[in-house]
Amino acid sequence: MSLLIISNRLPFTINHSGNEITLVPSSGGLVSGISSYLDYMKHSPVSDFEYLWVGWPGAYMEESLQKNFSSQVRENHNVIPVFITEEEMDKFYLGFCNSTIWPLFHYFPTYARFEEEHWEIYKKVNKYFSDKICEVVKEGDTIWIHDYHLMLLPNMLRKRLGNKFKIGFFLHIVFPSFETYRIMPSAWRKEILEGLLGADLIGFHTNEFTYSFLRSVLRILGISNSLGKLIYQNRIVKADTFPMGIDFKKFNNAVNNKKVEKEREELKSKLKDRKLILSVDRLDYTKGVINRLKSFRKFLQDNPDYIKKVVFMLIIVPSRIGIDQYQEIKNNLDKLISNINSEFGDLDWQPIIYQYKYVAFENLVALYNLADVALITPLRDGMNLVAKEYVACQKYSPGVLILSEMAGASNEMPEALLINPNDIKQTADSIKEALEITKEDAFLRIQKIQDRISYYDVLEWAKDFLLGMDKVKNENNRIEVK
Ligand code: GDG
Repeated sequence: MSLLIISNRLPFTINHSGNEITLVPSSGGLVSGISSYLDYMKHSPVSDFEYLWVGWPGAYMEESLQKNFSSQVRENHNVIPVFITEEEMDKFYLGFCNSTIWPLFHYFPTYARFEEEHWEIYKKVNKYFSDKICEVVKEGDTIWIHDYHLMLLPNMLRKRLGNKFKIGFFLHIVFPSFETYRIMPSAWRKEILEGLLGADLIGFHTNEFTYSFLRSVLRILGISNSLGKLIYQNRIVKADTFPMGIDFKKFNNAVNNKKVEKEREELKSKLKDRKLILSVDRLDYTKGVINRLKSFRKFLQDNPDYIKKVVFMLIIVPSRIGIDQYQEIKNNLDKLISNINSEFGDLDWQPIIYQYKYVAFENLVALYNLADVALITPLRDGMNLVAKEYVACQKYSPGVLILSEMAGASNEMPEALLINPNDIKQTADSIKEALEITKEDAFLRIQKIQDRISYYDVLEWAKDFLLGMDKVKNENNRIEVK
């Protein structure tokens, strides 16, 4: 019996240079969370734990090379690559996934494009995944599908594999309200819901998302539920809430790692007693970076005493280059940062240090640990793992988390300074409040959040979800026996 993890991306990306192929680890919350769970299971006393990870390897490979590569990576890394051509990937990933679903689900309907051709490719790529899974799945395996790229897959598999298999689906992003979801063309919105209902268990980060999903199922498919359970095609299907956690111990322990300590001391001496405000995001219009910068500017305007006494370190990781809105946000960001730096800065002080690149894990932990304030202000976010990672790295002299109420994570963090990211003044005032909070207050706030997120970490999250799948399956078995 194996666990099959299915996600758009594999935990590594193929890198071709000349004739040589190397594998570069992929980044992001989903990959690091699932990898932590798999590492834990591999080293746990459950000695017969087996898994396979099915996903796109990040690049296309000539057909003649695919077979050999696939058997090598299956043998060495337990992964099964699904090859998708560049042209298909353009229409699937940049097209339907990130120019239709992503903006619509994050309440940017005006950014959403509804192209029939992209929808057709979305169906085609989901079918590629279903073909690949059917080739490798064995009786008794558990299939756990992840995220918005593969919402048709649960039902495709259910139709082909029948009711013997446990199928779970977890959505890592927001599920929007019915009024927003219904904006999508009628056939697509119906087919996506039916696609998801092929799973035994459908998981969301927050109760609001679970509720929104169930509401859309009722309004579009006419199926009602009782406490999240409903009957679809003679099976019980459950929708429930599983707020994803982080590998708390990994982050918390890393603070005392020698490399991290060295990095922190270097950073500290460069700061010259200035307070550090930090933010870390993928480049995305949903992350609210423009409003965040406007809030920082307002903070400096309202509090000139802080000039030269703070530094705002803004780390943006490049993402989804090739979509118009991402290029536009990058241009706007560059302009605004340079305006603020030239308005307030001088030869020996720049208020904003901007890094448009991926930062190594040790550097990230050093920054988290050192930052006096984390400023995390998405306009919408399914969860936001950065907020949890910052809290996990607070030791000895904790900092303060300013967090958007629009991030799923805010439900588990009422002790953070919660702000509405559209309220520039409130956010600016919160920066001042965070910088002036007493050490005792900061300590108590962080401690309460740490208690919560160290208990329900990514391992607990995965175990909870998998147990939830078992429960639904058992209920279905009882019905079949009757
Ligand atoms: C989606 C949902 C949901 C980022 N920059 C660097 C770096 N990262 C790592 C962080 C964190 C992950 O990437 C980002 O996760 P988030 O949750 O913040 O955001 P999304 O990428 O949008 O993820 C989100 C998540 O899925 C999980 O369900 O929370 O709502 O949108 O782990 O640490 N890591 C390193 N250097 C960087 O520069 N090492």
